[in-house]
Amino acid sequence: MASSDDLHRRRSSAVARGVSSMIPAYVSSAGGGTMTDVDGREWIDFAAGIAVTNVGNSAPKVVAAIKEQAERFTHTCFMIAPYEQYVAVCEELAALTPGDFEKRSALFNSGAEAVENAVKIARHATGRQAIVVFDHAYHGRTNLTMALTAKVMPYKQGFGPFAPEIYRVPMSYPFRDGGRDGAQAAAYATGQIEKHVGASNVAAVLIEPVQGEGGFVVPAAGFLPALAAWSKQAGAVFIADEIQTGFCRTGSWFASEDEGIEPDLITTAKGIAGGLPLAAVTGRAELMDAVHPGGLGGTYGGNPIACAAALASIETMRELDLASAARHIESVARPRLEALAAKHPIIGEIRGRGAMLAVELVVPGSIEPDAAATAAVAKAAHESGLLLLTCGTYGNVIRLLPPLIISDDELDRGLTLLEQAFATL
Ligand code: PLZ
Repeated sequence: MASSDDLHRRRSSAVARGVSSMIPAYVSSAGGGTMTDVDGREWIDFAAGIAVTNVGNSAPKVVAAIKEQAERFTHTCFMIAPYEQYVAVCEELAALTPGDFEKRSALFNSGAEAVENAVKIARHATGRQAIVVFDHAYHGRTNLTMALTAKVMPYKQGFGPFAPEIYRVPMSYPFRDGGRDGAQAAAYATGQIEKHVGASNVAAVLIEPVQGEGGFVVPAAGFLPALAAWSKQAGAVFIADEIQTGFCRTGSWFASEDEGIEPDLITTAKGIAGGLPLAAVTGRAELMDAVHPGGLGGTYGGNPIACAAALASIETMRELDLASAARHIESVARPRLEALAAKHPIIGEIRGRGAMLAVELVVPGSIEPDAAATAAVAKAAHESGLLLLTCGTYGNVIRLLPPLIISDDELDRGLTLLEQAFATL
Protein backbone atom coordinates (compact mmCIF):
# COMPACT_ATOMS: atom_id res chain seq x y z
CA MET A 1 0.00 0.00 0.00
CA ALA A 2 1.26 3.50 -0.80
CA SER A 3 2.42 5.45 2.26
CA SER A 4 0.78 8.67 3.43
CA ASP A 5 3.85 10.58 2.25
CA ASP A 6 3.58 9.05 -1.25
CA LEU A 7 -0.11 9.79 -1.38
CA HIS A 8 0.48 13.32 -0.23
CA ARG A 9 2.93 13.91 -3.05
CA ARG A 10 0.46 12.53 -5.61
CA ARG A 11 -2.30 14.60 -4.09
CA SER A 12 -0.34 17.84 -4.38
CA SER A 13 -0.19 17.52 -8.15
CA ALA A 14 -3.73 16.16 -8.63
CA VAL A 15 -6.09 17.59 -5.99
CA ALA A 16 -7.07 21.26 -5.91
CA ARG A 17 -5.46 23.23 -3.10
CA GLY A 18 -8.83 24.64 -2.04
CA VAL A 19 -9.79 21.21 -0.77
CA SER A 20 -7.68 20.69 2.32
CA SER A 21 -7.38 17.91 4.91
CA MET A 22 -7.01 18.19 8.67
CA ILE A 23 -4.40 15.45 9.09
CA PRO A 24 -1.53 14.36 6.83
CA ALA A 25 -2.37 10.64 7.16
CA TYR A 26 -4.41 8.70 4.59
CA VAL A 27 -7.10 6.26 5.69
CA SER A 28 -6.87 2.55 5.20
CA SER A 29 -9.84 1.36 7.26
CA ALA A 30 -12.16 2.56 10.01
CA GLY A 31 -14.77 1.13 12.34
CA GLY A 32 -15.95 1.29 15.93
CA GLY A 33 -14.26 4.22 17.60
CA THR A 34 -11.03 3.99 15.63
CA MET A 35 -9.47 4.54 12.23
CA THR A 36 -6.26 3.01 10.83
CA ASP A 37 -4.09 4.88 8.37
CA VAL A 38 -2.10 3.43 5.46
CA ASP A 39 1.07 3.55 7.57
CA GLY A 40 -0.56 1.20 10.07
CA ARG A 41 -1.15 3.79 12.77
CA GLU A 42 -4.35 3.66 14.83
CA TRP A 43 -6.35 6.80 15.58
CA ILE A 44 -9.14 7.37 18.10
CA ASP A 45 -12.08 8.86 16.25
CA PHE A 46 -13.60 11.94 17.88
CA ALA A 47 -14.80 13.26 14.50
CA ALA A 48 -17.13 10.66 12.95
CA GLY A 49 -16.48 12.29 9.56
CA ILE A 50 -18.06 15.52 10.96
CA ALA A 51 -21.00 13.90 12.76
CA VAL A 52 -21.80 11.46 9.95
CA THR A 53 -20.87 7.95 11.07
CA ASN A 54 -23.09 7.99 14.16
CA VAL A 55 -23.57 4.21 13.72
CA GLY A 56 -19.80 3.80 13.18
CA ASN A 57 -17.85 3.28 9.99
CA SER A 58 -18.87 0.26 7.93
CA ALA A 59 -21.61 -0.63 10.42
CA PRO A 60 -22.51 -4.28 9.71
CA LYS A 61 -26.16 -3.74 8.76
CA VAL A 62 -25.28 -0.74 6.61
CA VAL A 63 -22.63 -2.71 4.72
CA ALA A 64 -25.04 -5.61 4.17
CA ALA A 65 -27.79 -3.27 2.93
CA ILE A 66 -25.42 -1.49 0.55
CA LYS A 67 -24.18 -4.81 -0.89
CA GLU A 68 -27.67 -6.17 -1.32
CA GLN A 69 -28.97 -3.02 -2.99
CA ALA A 70 -25.87 -2.64 -5.22
CA GLU A 71 -26.51 -6.10 -6.61
CA ARG A 72 -30.18 -5.38 -7.37
CA PHE A 73 -29.88 -1.94 -9.01
CA THR A 74 -27.65 1.08 -8.43
CA HIS A 75 -29.60 3.93 -10.00
CA THR A 76 -32.73 4.58 -11.98
CA CYS A 77 -33.42 8.19 -10.89
CA PHE A 78 -36.49 8.47 -8.65
CA MET A 79 -37.92 11.11 -11.02
CA ILE A 80 -37.84 8.55 -13.86
CA ALA A 81 -38.51 5.15 -12.29
CA PRO A 82 -39.34 5.24 -8.55
CA TYR A 83 -38.53 2.55 -5.98
CA GLU A 84 -39.60 1.50 -2.49
CA GLN A 85 -36.43 2.47 -0.61
CA TYR A 86 -37.02 6.19 -1.23
CA VAL A 87 -40.61 5.96 0.00
CA ALA A 88 -39.53 3.96 3.07
CA VAL A 89 -36.94 6.60 4.05
CA CYS A 90 -39.64 9.31 3.79
CA GLU A 91 -41.94 7.19 5.97
CA GLU A 92 -39.19 6.82 8.59
CA LEU A 93 -38.54 10.57 8.53
CA ALA A 94 -42.23 11.31 9.09
CA ALA A 95 -42.29 8.94 12.05
CA LEU A 96 -39.01 10.05 13.65
CA THR A 97 -39.14 13.84 13.34
CA PRO A 98 -41.04 15.80 16.02
CA GLY A 99 -44.69 16.72 15.41
CA ASP A 100 -47.81 14.59 15.07
CA PHE A 101 -49.02 16.37 11.94
CA GLU A 102 -49.14 15.02 8.41
CA LYS A 103 -45.66 15.22 6.85
CA ARG A 104 -43.92 14.82 3.51
CA SER A 105 -40.23 14.54 2.64
CA ALA A 106 -38.00 15.11 -0.38
CA LEU A 107 -34.53 13.57 -0.65
CA PHE A 108 -31.29 15.14 -1.86
CA ASN A 109 -27.54 14.47 -1.79
CA SER A 110 -25.93 16.91 0.62
CA GLY A 111 -26.83 19.07 3.56
CA ALA A 112 -26.42 22.26 1.55
CA GLU A 113 -28.79 20.95 -1.09
CA ALA A 114 -31.39 20.14 1.59
CA VAL A 115 -31.12 23.65 3.04
CA GLU A 116 -31.46 25.23 -0.44
CA ASN A 117 -34.58 23.19 -1.05
CA ALA A 118 -36.07 24.07 2.34
CA VAL A 119 -35.66 27.73 1.38
CA LYS A 120 -37.25 27.09 -2.03
CA ILE A 121 -40.22 25.35 -0.39
CA ALA A 122 -40.68 28.06 2.25
CA ARG A 123 -40.60 30.82 -0.38
CA HIS A 124 -42.97 28.99 -2.65
CA ALA A 125 -45.42 28.16 0.14
CA THR A 126 -45.50 31.67 1.64
CA GLY A 127 -45.05 33.77 -1.49
CA ARG A 128 -42.48 35.75 0.54
CA GLN A 129 -38.73 36.14 0.05
CA ALA A 130 -36.85 37.11 3.21
CA ILE A 131 -34.90 34.40 5.01
CA VAL A 132 -33.75 35.10 8.56
CA VAL A 133 -30.54 33.43 9.77
CA PHE A 134 -28.32 33.89 12.83
CA ASP A 135 -24.85 34.97 13.84
CA HIS A 136 -22.39 32.03 13.74
CA ALA A 137 -24.73 30.03 11.48
CA TYR A 138 -23.41 27.38 9.10
CA HIS A 139 -25.68 26.05 6.37
CA GLY A 140 -23.34 25.06 3.52
CA ARG A 141 -21.02 26.15 0.71
CA THR A 142 -23.27 26.47 -2.36
CA ASN A 143 -24.15 29.97 -3.50
CA LEU A 144 -27.40 30.30 -1.56
CA THR A 145 -26.08 28.50 1.52
CA MET A 146 -22.88 30.60 1.55
CA ALA A 147 -25.17 33.59 1.95
CA LEU A 148 -26.89 31.80 4.84
CA THR A 149 -23.53 30.90 6.44
CA ALA A 150 -22.02 33.57 8.69
CA LYS A 151 -18.25 33.11 8.57
CA VAL A 152 -16.27 34.62 5.69
CA MET A 153 -12.98 32.72 6.01
CA PRO A 154 -12.71 30.10 4.67
CA TYR A 155 -16.26 29.64 3.40
CA LYS A 156 -17.10 32.83 1.49
CA GLN A 157 -13.90 34.76 0.85
CA GLY A 158 -13.71 35.72 -2.84
CA PHE A 159 -16.80 33.70 -3.79
CA GLY A 160 -19.41 36.47 -4.03
CA PRO A 161 -21.74 37.93 -5.10
CA PHE A 162 -24.08 36.24 -2.67
CA ALA A 163 -27.80 35.58 -2.89
CA PRO A 164 -30.09 38.44 -1.81
CA GLU A 165 -32.90 38.57 0.77
CA ILE A 166 -30.90 36.93 3.55
CA TYR A 167 -31.01 38.72 6.92
CA ARG A 168 -28.76 37.87 9.88
CA VAL A 169 -29.83 38.50 13.46
CA PRO A 170 -28.17 37.92 16.86
CA MET A 171 -27.94 34.40 18.24
CA SER A 172 -28.44 33.40 21.85
CA TYR A 173 -24.87 32.60 22.95
CA PRO A 174 -24.92 32.62 26.75
CA PHE A 175 -21.12 32.68 27.10
CA ARG A 176 -20.82 35.74 24.85
CA ASP A 177 -24.08 37.70 24.88
CA GLY A 178 -23.87 39.03 28.42
CA GLY A 179 -25.99 36.21 29.77
CA ARG A 180 -29.32 37.12 28.17
CA ASP A 181 -31.87 34.45 29.00
CA GLY A 182 -33.71 32.68 26.19
CA ALA A 183 -36.72 35.00 26.23
CA GLN A 184 -34.56 38.15 26.24
CA ALA A 185 -32.32 36.89 23.44
CA ALA A 186 -35.37 35.93 21.35
CA ALA A 187 -37.02 39.31 21.98
CA TYR A 188 -33.80 41.01 20.85
CA ALA A 189 -33.58 38.91 17.68
CA THR A 190 -37.25 39.21 16.73
CA GLY A 191 -37.17 42.94 17.47
CA GLN A 192 -34.38 43.24 14.91
CA ILE A 193 -36.38 41.21 12.38
CA GLU A 194 -39.44 43.43 12.86
CA LYS A 195 -37.42 46.63 12.48
CA HIS A 196 -35.04 45.60 9.69
CA VAL A 197 -37.01 43.08 7.66
CA GLY A 198 -40.70 43.36 8.58
CA ALA A 199 -42.54 40.34 9.97
CA SER A 200 -44.85 40.08 6.97
CA ASN A 201 -41.91 39.76 4.57
CA VAL A 202 -40.33 36.77 6.29
CA ALA A 203 -40.63 33.49 4.38
CA ALA A 204 -38.59 31.53 6.91
CA VAL A 205 -36.59 31.64 10.11
CA LEU A 206 -33.76 29.13 9.70
CA ILE A 207 -31.68 27.96 12.66
CA GLU A 208 -29.47 25.11 13.89
CA PRO A 209 -30.95 24.04 17.28
CA VAL A 210 -27.35 23.63 18.49
CA GLN A 211 -24.95 25.41 16.15
CA GLY A 212 -22.28 23.20 14.60
CA GLU A 213 -19.43 24.84 12.69
CA GLY A 214 -20.17 28.15 14.44
CA GLY A 215 -18.94 26.81 17.77
CA PHE A 216 -21.35 24.25 19.23
CA VAL A 217 -23.39 27.15 20.54
CA VAL A 218 -26.28 25.97 22.71
CA PRO A 219 -28.88 28.74 22.90
CA ALA A 220 -30.34 29.65 26.30
CA ALA A 221 -33.42 27.61 27.24
CA GLY A 222 -36.56 29.15 25.78
CA PHE A 223 -34.83 30.86 22.83
CA LEU A 224 -35.92 28.29 20.23
CA PRO A 225 -39.53 27.96 21.48
CA ALA A 226 -39.86 31.77 21.45
CA LEU A 227 -38.55 31.96 17.87
CA ALA A 228 -40.88 29.16 16.78
CA ALA A 229 -43.84 30.97 18.37
CA TRP A 230 -42.84 34.27 16.75
CA SER A 231 -42.56 32.57 13.34
CA LYS A 232 -46.01 31.07 13.70
CA GLN A 233 -47.47 34.44 14.62
CA ALA A 234 -45.70 36.08 11.64
CA GLY A 235 -46.86 33.41 9.18
CA ALA A 236 -43.23 32.48 8.55
CA VAL A 237 -41.92 28.93 8.17
CA PHE A 238 -39.73 27.81 11.09
CA ILE A 239 -36.93 25.62 9.73
CA ALA A 240 -34.61 23.63 11.99
CA ASP A 241 -31.32 22.70 10.33
CA GLU A 242 -30.65 19.39 12.08
CA ILE A 243 -27.94 18.31 9.65
CA GLN A 244 -25.30 18.13 12.40
CA THR A 245 -27.55 17.64 15.46
CA GLY A 246 -29.85 14.99 14.03
CA PHE A 247 -29.99 11.22 14.30
CA CYS A 248 -29.30 10.71 18.01
CA ARG A 249 -26.28 13.01 18.23
CA THR A 250 -27.60 15.16 21.09
CA GLY A 251 -29.22 12.27 22.98
CA SER A 252 -32.59 12.51 21.19
CA TRP A 253 -33.50 11.57 17.64
CA PHE A 254 -33.50 15.32 16.91
CA ALA A 255 -32.29 18.25 19.01
CA SER A 256 -35.62 20.03 18.45
CA GLU A 257 -37.13 17.51 20.88
CA ASP A 258 -34.76 18.66 23.64
CA GLU A 259 -36.64 21.98 23.67
CA GLY A 260 -40.07 20.62 22.83
CA ILE A 261 -40.30 22.43 19.48
CA GLU A 262 -41.99 21.11 16.36
CA PRO A 263 -40.35 22.83 13.40
CA ASP A 264 -42.44 23.33 10.24
CA LEU A 265 -39.53 21.97 8.19
CA ILE A 266 -36.43 20.02 9.25
CA THR A 267 -33.32 19.53 7.15
CA THR A 268 -31.28 16.37 7.73
CA ALA A 269 -28.16 14.80 6.17
CA LYS A 270 -24.88 13.53 7.71
CA GLY A 271 -25.96 10.88 10.28
CA ILE A 272 -28.94 9.75 8.22
CA ALA A 273 -27.15 7.15 6.09
CA GLY A 274 -24.07 5.94 7.97
CA GLY A 275 -21.63 7.63 5.58
CA LEU A 276 -23.43 7.58 2.26
CA PRO A 277 -24.50 10.89 0.73
CA LEU A 278 -28.16 11.48 1.50
CA ALA A 279 -30.11 14.50 2.74
CA ALA A 280 -33.75 15.37 3.28
CA VAL A 281 -36.28 18.09 3.84
CA THR A 282 -39.15 16.88 6.01
CA GLY A 283 -42.11 18.91 7.13
CA ARG A 284 -45.74 19.90 7.18
CA ALA A 285 -47.60 18.35 4.26
CA GLU A 286 -49.31 21.61 3.30
CA LEU A 287 -45.95 23.40 2.94
CA MET A 288 -44.12 20.55 1.23
CA ASP A 289 -47.01 19.90 -1.16
CA ALA A 290 -47.35 23.58 -2.06
CA VAL A 291 -44.67 23.04 -4.70
CA HIS A 292 -45.88 21.98 -8.17
CA PRO A 293 -44.96 18.49 -9.45
CA GLY A 294 -41.46 18.60 -10.95
CA GLY A 295 -40.50 21.66 -8.87
CA LEU A 296 -38.16 19.63 -6.65
CA GLY A 297 -35.66 16.96 -7.60
CA GLY A 298 -32.27 16.14 -9.10
CA THR A 299 -30.57 13.22 -10.81
CA TYR A 300 -29.25 11.48 -7.71
CA GLY A 301 -31.47 12.66 -4.86
CA GLY A 302 -32.52 9.62 -2.83
CA ASN A 303 -30.17 7.26 -4.65
CA PRO A 304 -31.26 3.67 -3.90
CA ILE A 305 -27.97 2.61 -2.30
CA ALA A 306 -27.96 5.69 -0.06
CA CYS A 307 -31.59 4.99 0.88
CA ALA A 308 -30.81 1.35 1.70
CA ALA A 309 -27.92 2.56 3.87
CA ALA A 310 -30.25 5.05 5.59
CA LEU A 311 -32.84 2.40 6.40
CA ALA A 312 -30.11 0.17 7.86
CA SER A 313 -28.60 3.07 9.83
CA ILE A 314 -31.97 3.99 11.31
CA GLU A 315 -32.57 0.35 12.22
CA THR A 316 -29.15 0.25 13.88
CA MET A 317 -29.86 3.45 15.84
CA ARG A 318 -33.12 1.95 17.08
CA GLU A 319 -31.67 -1.46 17.93
CA LEU A 320 -28.63 -0.12 19.76
CA ASP A 321 -30.58 2.82 21.24
CA LEU A 322 -27.96 5.29 20.11
CA ALA A 323 -29.82 8.24 21.67
CA SER A 324 -29.06 6.67 25.06
CA ALA A 325 -25.52 5.97 23.88
CA ALA A 326 -25.08 9.70 23.17
CA ARG A 327 -26.27 10.54 26.68
CA HIS A 328 -23.90 7.93 28.10
CA ILE A 329 -21.00 9.50 26.18
CA GLU A 330 -21.89 12.86 27.76
CA SER A 331 -22.06 11.30 31.23
CA VAL A 332 -18.53 9.96 30.80
CA ALA A 333 -16.95 12.87 28.92
CA ARG A 334 -18.48 15.91 30.59
CA PRO A 335 -16.99 15.29 34.07
CA ARG A 336 -13.57 14.74 32.47
CA LEU A 337 -13.91 18.00 30.52
CA GLU A 338 -15.11 19.88 33.61
CA ALA A 339 -12.07 18.59 35.52
CA LEU A 340 -9.87 19.74 32.64
CA ALA A 341 -11.48 23.19 32.81
CA ALA A 342 -10.81 23.37 36.54
CA LYS A 343 -7.13 22.72 35.81
CA HIS A 344 -6.69 25.01 32.79
CA PRO A 345 -7.88 28.62 33.17
CA ILE A 346 -7.57 28.90 29.38
CA ILE A 347 -10.85 26.95 29.19
CA GLY A 348 -13.69 29.45 29.29
CA GLU A 349 -16.61 27.09 28.94
CA ILE A 350 -17.59 23.44 28.54
CA ARG A 351 -20.91 23.07 26.74
CA GLY A 352 -22.92 20.91 24.38
CA ARG A 353 -25.40 18.11 24.61
CA GLY A 354 -25.07 14.35 24.29
CA ALA A 355 -22.18 13.37 22.02
CA MET A 356 -21.85 16.94 20.73
CA LEU A 357 -19.56 18.52 23.33
CA ALA A 358 -17.29 21.54 23.15
CA VAL A 359 -14.46 23.28 24.94
CA GLU A 360 -14.13 27.04 24.30
CA LEU A 361 -10.64 28.49 24.78
CA VAL A 362 -10.06 32.07 25.91
CA VAL A 363 -7.42 34.32 27.37
CA PRO A 364 -7.69 33.39 31.09
CA GLY A 365 -10.07 35.59 33.03
CA SER A 366 -11.68 37.04 29.89
CA ILE A 367 -13.87 35.95 26.99
CA GLU A 368 -11.22 36.93 24.43
CA PRO A 369 -10.93 33.96 22.04
CA ASP A 370 -7.60 32.08 21.91
CA ALA A 371 -7.46 30.51 18.47
CA ALA A 372 -3.69 29.91 18.64
CA ALA A 373 -3.97 27.75 21.76
CA THR A 374 -6.92 25.91 20.20
CA ALA A 375 -4.87 25.11 17.11
CA ALA A 376 -1.97 23.99 19.34
CA VAL A 377 -4.21 21.59 21.30
CA ALA A 378 -5.62 20.17 18.07
CA LYS A 379 -2.13 19.72 16.64
CA ALA A 380 -0.89 17.95 19.77
CA ALA A 381 -3.97 15.72 19.67
CA HIS A 382 -3.35 14.82 16.04
CA GLU A 383 0.31 14.02 16.75
CA SER A 384 -0.78 11.64 19.47
CA GLY A 385 -3.33 9.84 17.27
CA LEU A 386 -6.58 11.57 18.22
CA LEU A 387 -8.87 12.76 15.41
CA LEU A 388 -10.10 16.01 16.92
CA LEU A 389 -11.93 18.89 15.23
CA THR A 390 -12.08 22.57 16.04
CA CYS A 391 -14.87 25.00 15.17
CA GLY A 392 -16.23 28.43 16.03
CA THR A 393 -16.50 31.84 14.44
CA TYR A 394 -13.29 32.72 16.31
CA GLY A 395 -11.61 29.33 15.70
CA ASN A 396 -11.32 28.82 19.45
CA VAL A 397 -13.57 25.83 20.11
CA ILE A 398 -12.59 22.17 20.34
CA ARG A 399 -15.44 19.84 19.56
CA LEU A 400 -16.08 16.21 20.36
CA LEU A 401 -18.14 14.26 17.83
CA PRO A 402 -17.36 10.58 18.43
CA PRO A 403 -19.31 7.87 16.65
CA LEU A 404 -22.14 6.92 19.02
CA ILE A 405 -21.01 3.29 19.08
CA ILE A 406 -17.57 4.19 20.50
CA SER A 407 -16.61 1.82 23.34
CA ASP A 408 -15.96 3.06 26.87
CA ASP A 409 -12.33 2.04 26.49
CA GLU A 410 -11.88 3.99 23.23
CA LEU A 411 -13.68 7.00 24.72
CA ASP A 412 -11.41 6.86 27.77
CA ARG A 413 -8.29 6.63 25.57
CA GLY A 414 -9.45 9.59 23.49
CA LEU A 415 -10.19 11.73 26.54
CA THR A 416 -6.77 10.87 27.97
CA LEU A 417 -5.12 12.00 24.70
CA LEU A 418 -7.14 15.23 24.86
CA GLU A 419 -6.01 15.82 28.46
CA GLN A 420 -2.40 15.21 27.40
CA ALA A 421 -2.81 17.63 24.50
CA PHE A 422 -3.87 20.34 26.96
CA ALA A 423 -0.88 19.49 29.15
CA THR A 424 1.45 20.44 26.25
CA LEU A 425 0.23 24.06 26.33
N1 PLZ B 1 -25.99 22.57 7.87
C1 PLZ B 1 -25.80 22.51 10.30
O1 PLZ B 1 -23.29 21.26 9.85
C2 PLZ B 1 -22.21 20.67 7.24
C3 PLZ B 1 -19.26 21.25 6.82
C4 PLZ B 1 -17.82 21.17 6.81
P1 PLZ B 1 -23.08 19.41 3.50
N2 PLZ B 1 -21.21 20.86 8.23
C5 PLZ B 1 -19.87 20.44 7.92
C6 PLZ B 1 -17.20 21.99 5.74
O2 PLZ B 1 -16.19 22.65 6.04
O3 PLZ B 1 -17.67 21.95 4.59
C7 PLZ B 1 -23.56 21.32 7.47
C8 PLZ B 1 -24.02 21.58 8.78
C9 PLZ B 1 -25.26 22.22 8.94
C10 PLZ B 1 -25.56 22.31 6.62
C11 PLZ B 1 -24.35 21.68 6.38
C12 PLZ B 1 -23.95 21.40 4.96
O4 PLZ B 1 -23.93 20.03 4.73
O5 PLZ B 1 -23.50 17.98 3.46
O6 PLZ B 1 -21.63 19.62 3.84
O7 PLZ B 1 -23.50 20.17 2.29
